[in-house]
Amino acid sequence: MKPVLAVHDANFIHFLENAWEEWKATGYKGEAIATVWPARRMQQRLPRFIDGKLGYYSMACETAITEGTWEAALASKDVALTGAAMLASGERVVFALCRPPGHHAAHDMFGGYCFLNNAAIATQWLRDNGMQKIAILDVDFHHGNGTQDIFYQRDDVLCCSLHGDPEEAFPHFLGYANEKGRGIGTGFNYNYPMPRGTTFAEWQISLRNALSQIQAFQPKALVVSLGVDTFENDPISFFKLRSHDYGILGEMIAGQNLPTLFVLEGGYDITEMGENVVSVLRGYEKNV
Ligand code: 5XA
Ligand code: ZN
Repeated sequence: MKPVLAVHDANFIHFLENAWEEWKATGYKGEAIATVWPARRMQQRLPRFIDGKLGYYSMACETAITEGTWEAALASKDVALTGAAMLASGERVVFALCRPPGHHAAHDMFGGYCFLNNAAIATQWLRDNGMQKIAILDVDFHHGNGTQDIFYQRDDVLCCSLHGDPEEAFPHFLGYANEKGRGIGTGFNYNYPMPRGTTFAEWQISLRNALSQIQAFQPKALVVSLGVDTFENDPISFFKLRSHDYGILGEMIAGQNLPTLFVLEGGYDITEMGENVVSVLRGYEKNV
């Protein structure tokens, strides 16, 4: 658990580990889902009862906790950590096929189908194992609010996220371009919100900008939060990337000449998702 506790709050982790048992003990049926949150002018304190705990520790209600959730989250972060270890022992590129995903999981919040932040855990592990500076590039359709939250006050991890404008897209309450980092972290967070209908040509402008920030940062490794819900047929998103574009994305990322860990995030057109992910990896390999 050490790498998990290096980025997540210990009480939050204790909650995740025990939430299902606590829910069952009440006699509630079905999955554990939050129904109340500490909204404006309410106290930000952790209540004793599971209903209150679910609201306190979640940032969205679509993410249920059920039998096996905790074990799945643990297994997923282990996949990311295995990838990080492979990178540290000299691999140029590793793909961590993580499920559940992670980039919405913040220091002490779950939601957006995420419980533990796989990319952040892997990044911190790389930091703790000798890599001085790491860049995170989040190309999922949704803003990586959890990753941003975890590294927001840090100058040793650069976070760049390309995503649907939170005015219109989940997670709605974070991901704006004016979020630049805090304290010594100021200038180490870049958000690229984009509007409905964004094409690859338009999206690439943001990507190029993010890649140039990464180059200037001179990291020792790159962690890519790879979501392919930017795809034109994705049922829950609104960008217009085509299958062919994913190969170019892979090539452009490879052009950074950095040890790279891809960590899987979202993607909901399940007929094309596999092909699109593989295209990114093939594109990358072409340019190594
Ligand atoms: O990257 N995040 C996702 O794909 C999940 C979005 C959840 C929307 N309710
Ligand atoms: Zn997503």
